[in-house]
Amino acid sequence: ADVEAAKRAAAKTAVANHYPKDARWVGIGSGTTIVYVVEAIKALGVDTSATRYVPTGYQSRQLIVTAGLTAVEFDAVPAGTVLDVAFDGADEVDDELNCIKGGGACLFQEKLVAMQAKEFICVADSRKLQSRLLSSWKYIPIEVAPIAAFRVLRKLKELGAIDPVVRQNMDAKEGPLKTDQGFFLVDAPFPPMLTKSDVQAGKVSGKDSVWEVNELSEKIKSIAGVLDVGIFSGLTGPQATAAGGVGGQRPV
Ligand code: DER
Repeated sequence: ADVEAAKRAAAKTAVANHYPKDARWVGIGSGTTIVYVVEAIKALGVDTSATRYVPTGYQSRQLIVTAGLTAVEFDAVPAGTVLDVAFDGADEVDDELNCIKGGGACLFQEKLVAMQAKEFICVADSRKLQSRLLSSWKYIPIEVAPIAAFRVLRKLKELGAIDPVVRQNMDAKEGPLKTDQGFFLVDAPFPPMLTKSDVQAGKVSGKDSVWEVNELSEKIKSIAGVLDVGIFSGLTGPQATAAGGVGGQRPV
């Protein structure tokens, strides 16, 4: 119960501090913490009739609609529209606000929406905060084209992944889980990743399969067949610099 209370408290703080009262476009993430974000938005009591909420997957869209808010799919958002803000959860957050995301299999649309927002607000209770990513959460979720999955597994092992697997459905006889894009998810365990300040302090990225966050993210992203990687770091959304900070990310 205290975990749920912590999620609710983080969500209330995030909305109180970062939901613009005149918001017109708001990104809504996936998972369980985001449920409390929508609850907190409703509790603000502001007029949301002119506000459009952009989901990051089926569960996110159902959450918006069930809350009586107006959902507009990412591909229906008018070209060039910059979202006022995007809220989402994370599986783990490090000292430099890098995030592991994808535990809920929605990482691709979550990244699309986050990148389209002035400010990306990561809502995470204290369990998620670690000095380095993969300290507590053990793997990087990666969305891959089904036909390329086994080749991607081999390439990930070359980068030092430890027994990466294709994520199966809960009922394994149904085979691999399919994302909203019809892709597979590969879950790739790696040793804890270095932060930029670790590297500045002289720690060597890539040695013994210990990578700096951005470097590993880019290497994985460059493997043919990878659609996207569940590492959110240094998001440079359209107006992120205007929001100040790296990608405007704020853990709360
Ligand atoms: O899949 C994701 O990235 C989700 O945001 C996520 O895993 C966070 O979920 P939680 O709020 O239920 O912990």
